[in-house]
Amino acid sequence: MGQPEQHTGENVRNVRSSRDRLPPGQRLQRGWPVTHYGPVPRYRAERWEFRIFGATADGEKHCWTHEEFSRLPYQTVVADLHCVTKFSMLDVEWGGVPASTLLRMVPPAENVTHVMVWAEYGYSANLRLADFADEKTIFATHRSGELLTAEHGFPVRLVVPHLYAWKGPKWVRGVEYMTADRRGFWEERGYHNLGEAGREQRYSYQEEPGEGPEL
Ligand SMILES: Nc1nc2c(c(=O)[nH]1)N[C@H]1C(S)=C(S)[C@@H](COP(=O)(O)O)O[C@H]1N2
Ligand SMILES: [Mo]
Repeated sequence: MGQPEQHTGENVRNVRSSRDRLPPGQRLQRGWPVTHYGPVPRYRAERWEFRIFGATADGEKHCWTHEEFSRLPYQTVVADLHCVTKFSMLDVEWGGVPASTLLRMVPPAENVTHVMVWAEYGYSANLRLADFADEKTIFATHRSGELLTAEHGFPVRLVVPHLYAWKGPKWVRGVEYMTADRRGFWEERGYHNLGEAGREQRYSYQEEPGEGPEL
């Protein structure tokens, strides 16, 4: 006796503390919706490669096949996902290769300030090097220990937990090291150049001077 009530109280507290953790203007989402622009690309093993190019320290382009990429050191990160359309998921377990691991393997040239993360069909997202280098930024291949499904970005998607989720391309194919900022797909189309969820940086009209290249 008393047990069920205690559990109910516990759940109410959990929901409340989850709400308190949400960035401004966000609401909790149950389940895992699929959100993206355009069709789901078809994965073709023989054509797939992951490239790091642009201003690398050694001036070379670095490529991995899917098999090679799968053998890179695997780590997990528990993080939230915030869509700019206002839904959030909390405590998602992502598994894959942290961006910091790739930065160590392929150091950027000294004057690199930003990266462009490229996905299938030319989708792209620009990030400040510091956001990309954040310890929680991860190229995810798994969620909760299971391989990603095609619609959620198989074989690789980027997750940058503190930024709105459009900054995390699904179906990633490469990273371009850049010595100046340039807008990605949504950043050119009215979304904020930086996209920090905690600061509610949703739209480009909110940008302060210096927060993004001229539109
Ligand atoms: N390639 C690509 N990646 C993308 C998008 C997209 O349109 N194309 N949409 C982004 C947006 S707006 C969101 S909210 C998340 C959604 O991820 P999910 O479908 O796995 O929930 O993917 C992001 N990654
Ligand atoms: Mo989104």
